[in-house]
Amino acid sequence: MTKNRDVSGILADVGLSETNSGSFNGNWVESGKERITSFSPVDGSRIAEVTVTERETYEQTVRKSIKAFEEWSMVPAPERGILIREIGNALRLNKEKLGRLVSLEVGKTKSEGEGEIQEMIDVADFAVGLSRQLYGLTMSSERTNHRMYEQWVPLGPISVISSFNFPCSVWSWNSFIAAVAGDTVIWKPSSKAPLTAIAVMKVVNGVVKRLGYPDIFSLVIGSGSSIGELISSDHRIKLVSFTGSIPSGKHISTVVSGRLGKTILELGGNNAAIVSSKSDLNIALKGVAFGALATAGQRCTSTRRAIVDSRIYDSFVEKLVKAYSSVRVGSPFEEGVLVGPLIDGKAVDGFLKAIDTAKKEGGKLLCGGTRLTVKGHEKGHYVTPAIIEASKGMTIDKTETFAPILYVYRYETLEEAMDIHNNVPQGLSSSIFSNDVREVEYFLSSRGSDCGIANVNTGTAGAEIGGAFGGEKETGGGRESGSDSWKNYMRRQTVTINYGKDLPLSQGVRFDV
Ligand code: UN1
Repeated sequence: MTKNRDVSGILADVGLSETNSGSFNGNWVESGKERITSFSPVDGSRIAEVTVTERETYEQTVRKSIKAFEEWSMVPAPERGILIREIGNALRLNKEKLGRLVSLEVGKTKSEGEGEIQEMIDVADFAVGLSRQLYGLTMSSERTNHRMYEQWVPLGPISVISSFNFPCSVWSWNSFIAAVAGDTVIWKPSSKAPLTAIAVMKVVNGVVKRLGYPDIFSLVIGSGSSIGELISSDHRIKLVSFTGSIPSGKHISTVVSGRLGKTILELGGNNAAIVSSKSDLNIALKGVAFGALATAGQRCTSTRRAIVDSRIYDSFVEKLVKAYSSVRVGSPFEEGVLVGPLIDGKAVDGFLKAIDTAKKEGGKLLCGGTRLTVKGHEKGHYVTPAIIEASKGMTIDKTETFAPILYVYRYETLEEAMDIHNNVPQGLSSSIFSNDVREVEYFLSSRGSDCGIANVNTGTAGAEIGGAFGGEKETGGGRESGSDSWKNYMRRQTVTINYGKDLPLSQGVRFDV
């Protein structure tokens, strides 16, 4: 499969074997008989098996997570940060090995596979600093000899349900921040990428054990309809952070809010780049190509639409089509490949179906749009990335197809571009390529982008961890990772202290007994 390493070598490097337990709650538990197989999208081969978490083990895991929380939440936050610092260092040492597993299990290129681990390291660094900055406000009390302030208190056990496309970094965005906030975390990774989760947990929990802290990170594996449902309906889990599809997110949101629990939802995107004639076209070209093609179009932040100024439309689109023809699609283990496989056969079918629908709706296929057989990897799930000229009244471009399909649109005025841009149900990421300050400021005004992320002269994909990550509308409204997202993982408590010798009441109310 790879030039220098076979599958068993990649597994052995990260401590995995043929069959692996998918349940960690202080120990690796052999939960039950049911197993899932992890297949590599690179060549369709079976990588290894994982035992699924049974209900009884789930129960034990939640109980242990509550116990760990009781201890962990009492550890001073800066000391909690020290554990995360050591975890970040362990990830640094294992970056290449874990990155290779990511490439094997979900098909990312070497650079993107390692980038996934780098994202974890970055958020670990961020969380360490944060552990000394969980600030609350103080306010002046209207009452004499009273002090008022707010403090942030750990929430409790929380759960992270992650998706295959960022099989471990999104977990760390949530978990490292939650850990310095004093929470414990139960992780349910995607059933399509369980091995990466297990390998990461081995590294992370090796550090937790070595430093003698309670087992704050646990793992359960199983389908959304079994384990996912148990998590969503479990009142002991204070927050469910979910990354995945809009329909699943709507369901989870309904179940969790039905018990008045909290959610962070990071659902579908349908991200667009506006390319103005006043932009640096080389930057725009690279930004759009990276956004549309990286991770084979399987990022929530992937560029799915390019809205191009009519003055440069023909030449820009022509250059883009040319760039697509030079991009190598194939095994992520091969040098020079920029686009790997889709995750599975179902994703390829979804891609082909969307292309078909787009054509039926009047879209003009400018390149790609077919299944691709890669020599030596005939059972892998490859496609040729597509560019489609959108037609008026099209509907397929309003939905997120998790594959490399880029719809292109022509605009005359920026107002028209903005209308096209915002006319989708999703609102995650957006970008404008322009050097005209008026255009840029319009894009950033309240009449402009309606997304959670708005970029200027850089594409829709590839956000840094330091900003709050998430989006509006059907993307779900959640924010994870940087900025003040940490507040999601704590509860705010308003404190009033009377240090006087009588009891004045607020609003001047009198109550003399
Ligand atoms: C996702 O696709 O769920 O901004 C996350 C990016 C990555 C994260 C994407 N840093 O493209």
